[in-house]
Order: sequence, then C-alpha cells, then structure tokens
Amino acid sequence: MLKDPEQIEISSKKFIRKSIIAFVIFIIAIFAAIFIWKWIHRQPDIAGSPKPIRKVLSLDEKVFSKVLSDNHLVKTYPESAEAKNVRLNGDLGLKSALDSSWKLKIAKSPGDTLFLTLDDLKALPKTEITFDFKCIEGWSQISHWGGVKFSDLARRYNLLSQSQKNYVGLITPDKQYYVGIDMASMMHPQTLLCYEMNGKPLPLKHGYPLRLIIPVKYGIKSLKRVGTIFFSNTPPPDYWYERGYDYYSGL
Ligand SMILES: Nc1nc2c(c(=O)[nH]1)N[C@H]1C(S)=C(S)[C@@H](COP(=O)(O)O)O[C@H]1N2
Ligand SMILES: [Mo]
Repeated sequence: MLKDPEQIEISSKKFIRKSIIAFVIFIIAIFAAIFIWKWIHRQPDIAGSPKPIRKVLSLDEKVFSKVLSDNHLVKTYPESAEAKNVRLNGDLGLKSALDSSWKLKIAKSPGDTLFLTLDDLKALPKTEITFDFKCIEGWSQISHWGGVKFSDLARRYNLLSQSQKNYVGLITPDKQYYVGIDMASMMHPQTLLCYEMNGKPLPLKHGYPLRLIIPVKYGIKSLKRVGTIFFSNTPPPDYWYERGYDYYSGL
C-alpha cells in the first residue's frame, strides 16, 4: 500500500544534515585523491613510471607469468573472421628505406652470428594463426598471420642452448625500436616470426620482410621489421618500458 505523501516526507532539517555530511565526504575524497596522486608523483621514477606504479606492474608480471604455459593458448578464430583492413599502428624503426640485402641476424653468442634469408625462413614449417590482436592503446582486431614458430626456428638452428637464457631481445635494422621478451613467452607455441598477413606477403608498413607476432602479449611487443635477435640473462632494453609502460605486457 502506498504511504501517505506526508509520511514519507523527510524533515527539511534531516535533509540539510544529510546533504552537509555527503558534501563533506565528497570534499575529503577529492583531497585524498589529490594527495595520493601528488604522493605517487613525488616517488622516484623507475623507467618513466613512479615507483608505486612500477610495483603494481611487477605484481601483474608475477601473476601473468605464473598463468603462462605452453598449454595455455590464446583464443583463435576461423580465417574468415580476419579483418579486411588491418589497422596500422607505430612506424618506429620503419622510417628509413629497407636495405634490399636484408637478412635476419641472430646473435647466438659473441663471435657466433647466424644470418638467415627470407627463403631460409620460408623453408621451415609454416604456422598460421588468426587471433584478436590487442594494442595497449585500447583497440583490438582479429587478424591472420603466417610464418615460422620461433620455437621451430630455435630447434632447427641449434638455438636451444641460447634458449636456456632468460630473455630474447629484438631490434629493428635501424635500432629505432627494440623489445625484450621473457624466454617462456618467446618459446610459446603461438609465438611466430611472420612473413604473411591475411594470406599475402607481409606489407611493408606491417613489418615486411619479417615481424614478430606474439599473441600472449600486447601489440607493443610484436616488433615489425626484425633486424637482430639476441639472447640475454638480464632484461634487454625495451622501447616502451623506458617510457613508463609495463615490461612484461602479458595478456
Ligand atoms: N618496428 C615497430 N614495430 C612495432 C611498432 C612500431 O612502432 N615499430 N608498434 C607496435 C605497436 S604499439 C602495435 S599495436 C603493433 C601494430 O601492428 P600493425 O601496425 O601491424 O597493426 O606493432 C608493434 N610493433
Ligand atoms: Mo600498440
């Protein structure tokens, strides 16, 4: 039964008191937020991020790397789901003309360097993947890639002792873009060095002749136009890490 309007009416005194309390809480919350914001930004920076934020990112990394395994696969889609117009993002390391004598340089150890042509790579078993490519800027798109599994390449070219190291570094030929990847993610069965996109040769702007596609990480790690690959026990330099982003960038 509906109450008499007079009965549900709160007294104006009570109303004013409640409003004042809500307003005071609102002001306190604003000052607390400003204080915390300022406090975070007064903390020392670690690679472009204030220390408390870096700590949260490191915690993320611990959680994600526990979840990562070769049996934990990123969701795939039928080829028909591929976007016809694949988005482009980032041209660092792609601004200069590509040297026509390009070869993939794999620095195995000091004094032991392997050079592979695109044909050498195409001679290895081809793997394709159609997945939802996620950029850290907030967009994602289903795209379809073809190339060689990094783990297949490692087995074929006797890189297994190098793969005992903790990290792999990848650099564009002009050294303008570079990423560091933990070995477990690099050896993951869905991590590919690609020379095809949507069933066609990789376009120049998408990283021709060879790019990394690493579905277990955000797009920032999928370096286009690979020049050099090297191995290291310490985290290799990473372009976006140095500018405040998450080193691990796991998904
Ligand atoms: N060489 C190089 N590789 C790069 C980048 C870049 O700026 N230079 N940007 C990265 C980012 S942030 C994303 S989201 C993807 C985008 O790949 P696409 O242009 O093929 O969509 O490439 C990654 N690889
Ligand atoms: Mo990105």
